[in-house]
Amino acid sequence: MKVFLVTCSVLASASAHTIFTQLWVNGVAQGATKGIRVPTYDGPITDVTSNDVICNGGPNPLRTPLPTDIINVKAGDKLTAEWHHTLDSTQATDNADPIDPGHLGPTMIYLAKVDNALTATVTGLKWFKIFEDGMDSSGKWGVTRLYNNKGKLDFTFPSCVPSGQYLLRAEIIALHGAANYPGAQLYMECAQLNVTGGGSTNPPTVSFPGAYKGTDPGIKFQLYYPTPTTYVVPGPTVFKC
Ligand SMILES: *[C@@H]1O[C@H](CO)[C@@H](O)[C@H](O)[C@H]1NC(C)=O
Ligand SMILES: [Cu+2]
Repeated sequence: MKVFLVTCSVLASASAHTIFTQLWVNGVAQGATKGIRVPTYDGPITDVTSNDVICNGGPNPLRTPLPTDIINVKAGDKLTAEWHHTLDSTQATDNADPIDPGHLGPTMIYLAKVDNALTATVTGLKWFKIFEDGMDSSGKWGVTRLYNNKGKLDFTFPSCVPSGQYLLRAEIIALHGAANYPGAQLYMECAQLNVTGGGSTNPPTVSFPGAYKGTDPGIKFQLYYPTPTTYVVPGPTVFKC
């Protein structure tokens, strides 16, 4: 029975992927795909050592030209990342929108300071994590909370980091195939931010690729049996001001 369920879930999910398509600032939608480097296909990245794990690309070519708009944010603003199954799906017509509910795993948000968010190349950036939601003590996942909230994830832009331009990397990891590496499905897109009103704290940073390894317990993970009781979200600890 277990084997059947697992197989079925994987088959049913084969193309039920997801894309971060819109950012909200203090409850105001910024426009679908505005300021977000979206891919043309909603598939996952599975090689955590590849440059495609930074801001997508590779098997999911980014839409070109890159967006020419930037999203204005004040440090301390409440932001909301919104995901959808594809660039134009809605929950009304697609029960795998924003994501197949069987794609269980964590949600995460990272930032990297850049000189110019419109033109920044993504290799060599220094990233810090500002949000994560893994598995809670009742066994419920970040993805389930995201699904129940219609693809929307709320978090706060840190008030103490410097003003200037940033790339914001929003990520979901689906663990249904993660028992072996490569298998975890990483979904990520980067938004272009212009931040004012910041402070002077420079958080510790990590690199992508590099922040994750195929052997990390949050990347190589058995989702189904035995039923997991804990989950360690991969990457650095969440930075707090
Ligand atoms: C970023 O915000 C500042 C302050 O509002 C503004 O002067 C500047 O033009 C903005 N930069 C871009 C690229 O929009
Ligand atoms: Cu998928």
